[in-house]
Amino acid sequence: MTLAQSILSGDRLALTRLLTQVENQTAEGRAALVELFPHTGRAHLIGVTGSPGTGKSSLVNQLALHYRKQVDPPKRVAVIAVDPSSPFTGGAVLGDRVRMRDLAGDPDVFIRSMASRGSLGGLAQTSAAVAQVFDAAGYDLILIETVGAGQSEVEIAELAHTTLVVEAPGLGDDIQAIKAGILEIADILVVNKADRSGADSTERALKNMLELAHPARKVFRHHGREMLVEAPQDDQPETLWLPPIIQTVASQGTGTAELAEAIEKHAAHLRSSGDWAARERARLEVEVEALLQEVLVSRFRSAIPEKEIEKLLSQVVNRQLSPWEAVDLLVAGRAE
Ligand SMILES: Nc1nc2c(ncn2[C@@H]2O[C@H](COP(=O)(O)OP(=O)(O)OP(=O)(O)O)[C@@H](O)[C@H]2O)c(=O)[nH]1
Ligand SMILES: [Mg+2]
Repeated sequence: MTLAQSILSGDRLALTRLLTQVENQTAEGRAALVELFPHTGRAHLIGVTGSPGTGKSSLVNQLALHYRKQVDPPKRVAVIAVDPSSPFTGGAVLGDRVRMRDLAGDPDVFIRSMASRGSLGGLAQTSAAVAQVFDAAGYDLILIETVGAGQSEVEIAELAHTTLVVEAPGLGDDIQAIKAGILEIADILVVNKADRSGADSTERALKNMLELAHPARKVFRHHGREMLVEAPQDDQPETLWLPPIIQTVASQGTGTAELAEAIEKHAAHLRSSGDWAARERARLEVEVEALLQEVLVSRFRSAIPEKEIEKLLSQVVNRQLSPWEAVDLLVAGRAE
């Protein structure tokens, strides 16, 4: 039996092994990914992002519990914790311990922490591959936790069908804490730590920002390109999704059911509006483009002696050539 076949038959050890192969980008991992790909496309990918320490791991933990214990039939849940090395709480290490206690021994929950190494782009690519493995292995929901702010969230959000942006009261005070780009990728806004004072004013601030954002069009972003989709008129309001704001107390589980309901509604909205297919397409397009670049660059570079590149580079450093001229020479194959 191949590794991929073992995974399709539900072998958990094989799954663990393949995840390592995929993270290390081995040939065996790649072959298995190819074999598994036709079995993907069923899972609901949910990105969970937000500032450090807002309670993302706790929330993911509560959602996993909800899908295991409160839903009939229970759903199979995979968690990918990307860049768990948050300086704030020690990140997913702590979260993992919490999760392990609550979900220990449940074979239908799989938690994978991914070390952050290599470029952010590489991380997004590896996360995509890991998500594909879980998808093929039959996990219904794949929760992807990312920490930090900026490009990495956007890239991971491009992976997800539904993106949750988690805020907490009192972190850098409301509006400042919410980067415009982050708000743009949110399908659902979560105000966690609602047991603390200031949750209502955080919610109000978010609401104001959402209303300021022009509701007359939707923006699909990927790889820096923006595709504007004209907003529907009033006769078809179901095609426009306005991100709901949900208050939660992840340390106690309060609000988890409401959050799960919002996630469900978003999935239904994506399917009825055609956005599900559009996101799938955009996601796979990004993946194909990234692979194409990777393959072309590495093929190109392997055909040029290292010495030649070194020489050009020193000329650039000495300001004899501009980076553009150096690249032109390399591409023309006339570097001397
Ligand atoms: N009071 C309160 N504390 C919470 C709540 N949710 C999480 N916490 C606490 O906040 C701290 C951070 O929680 P995590 O779930 O690790 O947060 P995180 O966003 O995953 O953190 P990083 O991954 O480090 O960015 C922990 O001490 C949690 O116990 C909440 O709803 N209320
Ligand atoms: Mg965390």
